[in-house]
Amino acid sequence: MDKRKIDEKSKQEQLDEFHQDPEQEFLTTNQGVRVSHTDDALKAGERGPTLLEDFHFREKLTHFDHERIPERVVHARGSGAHGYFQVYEPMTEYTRAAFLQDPGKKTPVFVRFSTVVGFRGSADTVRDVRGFATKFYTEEGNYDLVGNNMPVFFIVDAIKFPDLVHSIKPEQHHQMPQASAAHDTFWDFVGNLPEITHMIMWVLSDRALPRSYRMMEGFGVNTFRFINAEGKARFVKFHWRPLLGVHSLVWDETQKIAGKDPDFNRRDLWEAIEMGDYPEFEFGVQMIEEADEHNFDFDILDATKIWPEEEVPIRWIGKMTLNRNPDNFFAETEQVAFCPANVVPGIDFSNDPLLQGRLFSYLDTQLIRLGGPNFQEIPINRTLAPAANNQREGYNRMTINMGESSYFPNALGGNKPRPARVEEGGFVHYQEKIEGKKIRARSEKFNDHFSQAKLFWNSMSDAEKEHIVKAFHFELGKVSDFGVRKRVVDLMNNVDGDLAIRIAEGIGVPPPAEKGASSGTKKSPNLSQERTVMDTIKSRKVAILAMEGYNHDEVIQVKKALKDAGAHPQIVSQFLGTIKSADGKEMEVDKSYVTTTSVVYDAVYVPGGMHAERLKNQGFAIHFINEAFKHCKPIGATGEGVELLKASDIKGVTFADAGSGGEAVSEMGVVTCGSQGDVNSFVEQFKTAIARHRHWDREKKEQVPA
Ligand code: HDE
Repeated sequence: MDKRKIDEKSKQEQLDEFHQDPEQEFLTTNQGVRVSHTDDALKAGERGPTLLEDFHFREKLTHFDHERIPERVVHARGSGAHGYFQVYEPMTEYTRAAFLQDPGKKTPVFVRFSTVVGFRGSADTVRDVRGFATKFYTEEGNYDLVGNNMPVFFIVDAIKFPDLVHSIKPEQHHQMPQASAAHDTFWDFVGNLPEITHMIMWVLSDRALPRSYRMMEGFGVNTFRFINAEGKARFVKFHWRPLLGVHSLVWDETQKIAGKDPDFNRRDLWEAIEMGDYPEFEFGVQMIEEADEHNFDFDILDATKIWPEEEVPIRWIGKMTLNRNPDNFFAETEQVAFCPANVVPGIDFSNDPLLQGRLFSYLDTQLIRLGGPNFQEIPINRTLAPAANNQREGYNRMTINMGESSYFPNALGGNKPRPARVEEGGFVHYQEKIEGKKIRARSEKFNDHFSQAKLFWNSMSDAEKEHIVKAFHFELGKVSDFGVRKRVVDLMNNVDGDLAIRIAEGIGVPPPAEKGASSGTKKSPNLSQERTVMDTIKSRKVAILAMEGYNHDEVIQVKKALKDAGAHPQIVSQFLGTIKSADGKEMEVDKSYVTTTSVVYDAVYVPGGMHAERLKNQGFAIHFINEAFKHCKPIGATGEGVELLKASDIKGVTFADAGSGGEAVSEMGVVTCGSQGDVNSFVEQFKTAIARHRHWDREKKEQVPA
């Protein structure tokens, strides 16, 4: 079989062929002519008009004038990374896909994470679904798994997609608001579309505020098929699970980060890969036998429904590691073109009506976005499997096809390229038997819009429920039309009467006249983020607040322990440069007050030493602690550092005495230890508090104004 041997490096090697050497000495025109002067255009006299014959000037400006391509209609803002995928064991029983057979094989991948609604320059931390699109460069051609970080979607049929997107994008008369669903048109659409209810629960949950692209799940959402070599098919849903666990930001924090560092998630991904904290995701499949297609109380072709894990377990079959940043954002992350229709033998489609529309839409949009039908020749989109057919010409054709014939069958070219038989790797569409009338309709089971919304609600912890209610208060609080707000409350009354009452309370709408019938008590515990990985502090960012007079030994000990566990401590002080400890040692400052803020850290530590007296008088330090507390982040202090916490607005938490000995004290993620105390026990408890990520029990207090 004419297949290229592919390994982890294959895509990189292919891309390398297109690299331009930045070391090239001389500036030239695009025709390769060396340029002698690029600061002044050619003029008729020193103060005269510019001359048309200045080809260098014209070329430079013309190219610049054409530098923009249309941004994606949705998912415009994204960040990419290269890596590889490895299957754990041969999946031969279920699929003939070559990249899912050999655990020894590393298939190159390119992943693009994105927000959906905002324009290309919008902030990363907005409330939104996140895209999670993966291109596998397999030996049988490119396979694209174009997913999201939520397992369901807003609508069941692709024909409604333009309506959905028009409603959520900035309003057409004044083009506001940017990157936000919190406005009248979106909620107007929601209130009139019961099928959206389940997805609304996800979008208003903490899932819409990921701490990092490395800490969110991915889902294929649509139902696909696996086909094995015997032609047997099974329905499948695809999952990605981050090894670092699923973690989120706090709403107040996301809004502040959007101003302080709009590139927060992009920077996080880039820096993690640069530092060797390679994001890792396990790949999972849920499978349903064809014979069981109708044995569920939901329709398995309905993308507004999950397949609850309790009914269809997830099998974890492989792992993806992202280990290389792109070399050029535009060439790779912007020009990459994903399409759910890009499948390889062994993977096929279902009749999921959302998927069916997607199969058309991606290629269609790419024709305009990337300027014509040859975008698959752009390096990032090129397959590693040899591509050969009789397609020719079009804008920006790179390939120089040899020979005279460009049709099939042909005798002049020896009938090449010819179709491949199945045994030769030819793709054969699954032969599903179809019978039916042409009809604009959907099956009855699609119409249960509330059971799974309720399942999600039931599965949330109290803190997660509270976040959802508050999210409704914000989103609907921004809606000016009373009728729109009321319709949404009435809609949510179908999910849970108490939820509707709690929403109504915050948005000036009377509670529903009759409390809604509860649509079930079932739970699916893994839907809650409370169940995620909480035993590692790998790659977490910890601020160490320090000034002249800090306790050097404590800082060194705590810093080393955090680093050994994979976290990234940084010294934050008033100014950049070095600071002196009480015993005359020196330490380099990583960030100064004006260049950073608590919201970009996962935790904060205040060491002992006389510097605490000065910190107590600094608004920045007090605010840093208050904000970290409000955002439920782990806070640690040793020795005199405890005094800073006492001077802050933290209330109702027991601290160790600054001068005391013994074990560290830990309450609600605030870990303290006296100057005579056991720093080892402090470090252990502080690490445990960081691993938990957030300490939601603090929210009950609501007394921190930050
Ligand atoms: Fe997309 N979607 N989508 N979508 N989608 C696009 O394709 C579309 C849907 C997703 O990083 C567009 O090249 C329709 C579900 C991702 O480049 C466009 C429907 C899921 C990305 C398009 C959906 C997605 C896109 C815009 C309803 C999760 C970004 C630019 C049937 C499974 C990929 C482009 C990247 C992008 C159409 C629904 C994921 C317009 C018609 C469901 C991750 O073609």
